[in-house]
Amino acid sequence: DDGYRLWLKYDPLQDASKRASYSKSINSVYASQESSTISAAVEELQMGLKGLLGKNITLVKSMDSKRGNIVLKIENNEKLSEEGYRIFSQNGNFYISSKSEKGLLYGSYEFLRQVQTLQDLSKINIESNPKIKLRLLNHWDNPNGTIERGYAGASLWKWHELPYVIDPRYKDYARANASIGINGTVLNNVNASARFMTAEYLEKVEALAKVFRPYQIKVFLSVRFSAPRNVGGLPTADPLDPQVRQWWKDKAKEIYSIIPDFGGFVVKANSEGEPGPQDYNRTHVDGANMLAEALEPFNGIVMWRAFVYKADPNGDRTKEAYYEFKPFDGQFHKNVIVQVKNGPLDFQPREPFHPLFGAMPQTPLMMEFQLTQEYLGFATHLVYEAPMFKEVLDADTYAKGKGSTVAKVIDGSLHNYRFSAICGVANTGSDRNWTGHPIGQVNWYTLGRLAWDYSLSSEQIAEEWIKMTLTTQPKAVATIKDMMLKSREVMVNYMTPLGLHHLMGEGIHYGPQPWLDKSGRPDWTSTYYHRADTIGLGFNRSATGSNAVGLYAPEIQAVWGSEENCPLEFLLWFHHVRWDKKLPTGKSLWDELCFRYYGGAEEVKKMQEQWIPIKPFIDKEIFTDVLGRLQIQHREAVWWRDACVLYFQTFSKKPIPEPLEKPKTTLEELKKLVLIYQMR
Ligand code: BDP
Repeated sequence: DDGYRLWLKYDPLQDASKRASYSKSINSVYASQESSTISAAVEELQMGLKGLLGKNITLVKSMDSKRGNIVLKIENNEKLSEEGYRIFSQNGNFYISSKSEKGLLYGSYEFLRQVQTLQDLSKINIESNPKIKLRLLNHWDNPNGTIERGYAGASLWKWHELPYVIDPRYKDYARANASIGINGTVLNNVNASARFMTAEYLEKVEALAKVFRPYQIKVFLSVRFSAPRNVGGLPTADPLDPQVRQWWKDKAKEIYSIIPDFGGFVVKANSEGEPGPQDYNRTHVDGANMLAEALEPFNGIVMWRAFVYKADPNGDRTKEAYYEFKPFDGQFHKNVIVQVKNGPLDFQPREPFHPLFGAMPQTPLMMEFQLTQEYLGFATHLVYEAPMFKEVLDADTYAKGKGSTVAKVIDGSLHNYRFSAICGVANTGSDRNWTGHPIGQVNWYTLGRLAWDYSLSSEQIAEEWIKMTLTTQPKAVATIKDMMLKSREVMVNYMTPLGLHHLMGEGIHYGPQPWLDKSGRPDWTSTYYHRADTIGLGFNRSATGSNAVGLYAPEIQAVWGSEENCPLEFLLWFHHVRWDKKLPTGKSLWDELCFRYYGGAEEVKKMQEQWIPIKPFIDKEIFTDVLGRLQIQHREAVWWRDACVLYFQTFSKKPIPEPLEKPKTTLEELKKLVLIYQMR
């Protein structure tokens, strides 16, 4: 198994009695209406059930009197939203019903999931509505086929072949997304090339849109704010310049004439050197609203990113987006959503939730997660991201009192937003198995499942995915699930325990470089963040320090803002703590730090040991691949551990506590190693 089929594997069910009982109760599929989306749903049901049950499921023109029909039916149901569905059984038939073809598509995939995960269909009765309206992947793909922070090969989009050659993979991509409810895709990098605004590229984009359309996936583009200059020939991109405004209006019209259901724009402006309205002394509002007005006649939207940080050597990078955006609350045009990363820094293994969540009641905010493992060991480390995403979604902002979770901010319910949206920076690429690490697939799967229903538990999502993708053998399922569920915490422990952050190799963002003290900007170094000195470790963001904690609700300040009350996972994020400070675990900070680093690395070794007995129950190729990656991960967990412990020891001046074994290498050797990784 090369992993290409993802979770839509459709191999014959191993459980013979289940297979027989499903086979007996399913004979045919009947659709009360026709459309390209309904055809896609029918095709999937036929293909899936044929594989799973080994039986041809015929498409019938009227309901088969022999029963065993799967009936796809559009009907009114007040409890369902437009994309929602109901699945139930009645008189020996299965019904998938929805107000629209969209719900029929999603319901069909749910039906297949029920079979793939061996659920009892006899009394099936599911009613499901997506909690978030726009559920998107963001691809950081470039026109030349490379992917920014991509670790699974080249771009899926073969721009040089499009629109003439349509890789069959595009359809499989759409199927995978539809199966988890993803309904939009941003095709190109946020560090956007203006080429995407040319007629030549728009035609290519339409070719993809055409493949995705039956699967209800809209295309979006990242735009380069200076496009009117770059490809429009104008002398300026000033958002208040009438010619510039007209250029974008004409461009929007052109786009929609080619792609009538185009979704809209994503914009990274005045961030990390990208052009933006501030280049002309204008504001984020000026820039976003100009684009929003251009898209408005066509129902397009603007997702304006809040990932901004001005270079301010005396400040605190984690506060800057808040200061740049909060004052604009209520001023954005009605089809603008502000896209906010989960945390205030940048996709670290652990961050507190971004303080903008809950702070902009009059501006729809959307969530940006990163699926690709830029700071999580690329595609060689096993990390299941659901617990990390859920930690943020479940976090309480207290914006309107207790229970004002981040999830309720972004699903629009807390502040009655006009829109709700969530996106994940994709981890896909041209590798045969799509994500490099075979278990990386689950992070893509997770984004879709949580976007649809963030109340699903990490356990449930893991279990579904394992059964659909790897094995249904109960012991194997339990072991793999255990490995996955702890993997994120294990990684935090060997990379950045106790609230540490941004210790990774410069530029490449791989491997440890906690000693990095010079870079293009102070807030690109590691020392800016960990602030190790002879007294202690950590960034004082409490009221006596940068007071970043002051951006959160008073209820949160009372906890995170106090060194005594702060949970250990955020301790060094918010406090500079003495090396000998006794923590609630009974250990000093220094000892606790060492035990966490060693414990993390040790756990990876255990994960290897857990993986080995799985062998008889899963595909050989996948087994071997994961085993190899676990070996790399262990080596690198030790690398992280040794680098961080030896480096911080130069400040703490304390011995590595017994019974932990001293590193076999020296700090000097480790300093050289990361430089080798960074060589071109
Ligand atoms: C950072 C990445 C950089 C992205 C940036 C962003 O290192 O490549 O362009 O995020 O989100 O984490 O814009």
